[in-house]
Amino acid sequence: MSTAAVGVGSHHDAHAHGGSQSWIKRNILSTDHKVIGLNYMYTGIFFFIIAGLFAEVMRLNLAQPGSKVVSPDVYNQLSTIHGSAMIFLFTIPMLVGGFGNFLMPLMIGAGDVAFPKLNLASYLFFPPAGIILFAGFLFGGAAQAGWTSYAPISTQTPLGMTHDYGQICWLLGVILAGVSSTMTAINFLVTIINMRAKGMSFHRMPLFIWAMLVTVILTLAVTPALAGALTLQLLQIIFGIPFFDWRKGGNVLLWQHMFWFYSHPAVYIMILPGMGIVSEIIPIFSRKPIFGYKAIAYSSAAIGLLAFLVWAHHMFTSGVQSWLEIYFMIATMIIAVPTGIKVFSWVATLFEGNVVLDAPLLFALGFVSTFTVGGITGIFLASVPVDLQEHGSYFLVAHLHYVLFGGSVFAIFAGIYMWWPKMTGKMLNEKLSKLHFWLMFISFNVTFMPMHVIGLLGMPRRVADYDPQFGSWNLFISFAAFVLGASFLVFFYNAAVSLARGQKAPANPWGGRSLEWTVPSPPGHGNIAVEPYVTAGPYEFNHPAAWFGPSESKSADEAHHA
Ligand code: HEM
Ligand SMILES: [Cu+2]
Repeated sequence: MSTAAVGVGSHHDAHAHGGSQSWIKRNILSTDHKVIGLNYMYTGIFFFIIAGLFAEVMRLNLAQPGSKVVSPDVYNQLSTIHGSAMIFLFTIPMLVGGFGNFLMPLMIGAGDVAFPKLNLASYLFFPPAGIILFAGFLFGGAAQAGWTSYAPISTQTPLGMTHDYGQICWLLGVILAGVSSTMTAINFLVTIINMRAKGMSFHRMPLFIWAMLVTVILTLAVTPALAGALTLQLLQIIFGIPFFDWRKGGNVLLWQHMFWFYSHPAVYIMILPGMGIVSEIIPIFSRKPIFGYKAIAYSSAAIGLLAFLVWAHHMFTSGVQSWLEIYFMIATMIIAVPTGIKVFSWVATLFEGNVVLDAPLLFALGFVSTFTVGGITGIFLASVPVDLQEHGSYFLVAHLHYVLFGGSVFAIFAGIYMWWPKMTGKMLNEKLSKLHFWLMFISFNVTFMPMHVIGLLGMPRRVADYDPQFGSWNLFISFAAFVLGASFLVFFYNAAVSLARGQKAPANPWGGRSLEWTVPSPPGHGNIAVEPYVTAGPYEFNHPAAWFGPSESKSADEAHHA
């Protein structure tokens, strides 16, 4: 695949060749993977802010028993849209559409993705998906059935209405988000398989690329199940076809099976790219080759395979046959093995390394520690008797935020701090970055750790009001949640100052070894001046000699591998 060999100017020089193009053409309708990646990020962070504000309103309502900041109906709408937006409009598009788009072609030494126009189309589906999901608030109230949208709650019509328009908006929004991520997945799969630089065998791919490869295969395999489920529910709500109505011969559990056949793998769609980000950061900031490259790469593949086989662990309380429960319980516990292999490899990489505690590593360590807590409570919940007891309690809210926030969101910010210089050409203020980390890390744990306790004490999840005995716990949690929300202000301030008058970023501020660090910050249009030729793996710090370069300089090392 030929890579466009345009000069390595800055982002703005790059657009000089299209100087006559309008602002919209350059910044919104561009087919450059870097512009598209950044647009995914801006859009994702916009939805993150709204969904985060919804969470703060919920916490305000929960601060005291009996408070009426919002009605129970509105509480349900806020929590449904908070969860759905965090998953479908922030975490997945941010990691795959955002980081995947910006980094993947650069890391494999390609000029762009395989199908740049398809890539733009994928992005253009994303903002409307979000707008439609939120539009429910304008049509008599947004969806209220939780982000899992279980029938029969989701298929009921609110009193006095012909249809549940909020639920219809939810379904249409999620369908559009699914179309968008399916197109991206096809594009990335072709790009990773066909467009890697010469010499970059599978075993020389950066671990982020391995993670992305497994992620897009998962996406392609399971999103059709979700699309099917969503379409059936839409047909039931609009035309009354009783797919999930047991009174008319439907099957109410069918929704749960189809939904979780997608949504359990989606948990890995949200965590594998994060693990990839962390696998890039830890060796660079330990000044050591990664420990267990193949172990990490293959454990991503193992997680990808096992992810298909455990979905009904979400349905223990719904009445699954007991012999199936035993199977799903054991299979779920087995997934902890490849995950543990990764955690072990990261810790072994840090061990006796020259550890530099800059912001990217801090956030990566935040990821490893909090994700491990979430993983451990996940093993508790995999056990059928424990799940029967805790599934409906705040213990589950604690678990899922440790995985999704402590896991994915910490990894997203690790990635932002790591590649901000590459993406913007500017450095961030390191002191403010560290301040953001400590504020976020401490207030995250203070917010969500006590939720384990109130869950075990019996506070149910998905409630707008609760027994007064939990009052002081909830006041404490709400207070911490406001600090957590405020911690992001430090980031936005830091980002604004950096963009306005930040120090100029060099091509390789951290001493990275993968190909994106060989091009200027930000990279020019077409990415690379010379087609790279890869002669070693990406983490070989023992080989200080450059392992990439013009394709003529095929090294002796490469002759052996070829
Ligand atoms: C400031 C940060 C956050 C706070 C204070 C917060 C708070 C909450 C609250 C109060 C609920 C409702 C719990 C209930 O009524 O049972 C909730 C639900 C949920 N949150 Fe968050 N959240 C935050 C960030 C996140 C993030 C970053 C994600 C994902 C990336 C996320 C995903 C979810 C999901 C999926 C649910 C639905 C849980 C269910 O199925 O019952 N949240 N959150
Ligand atoms: Cu699951």
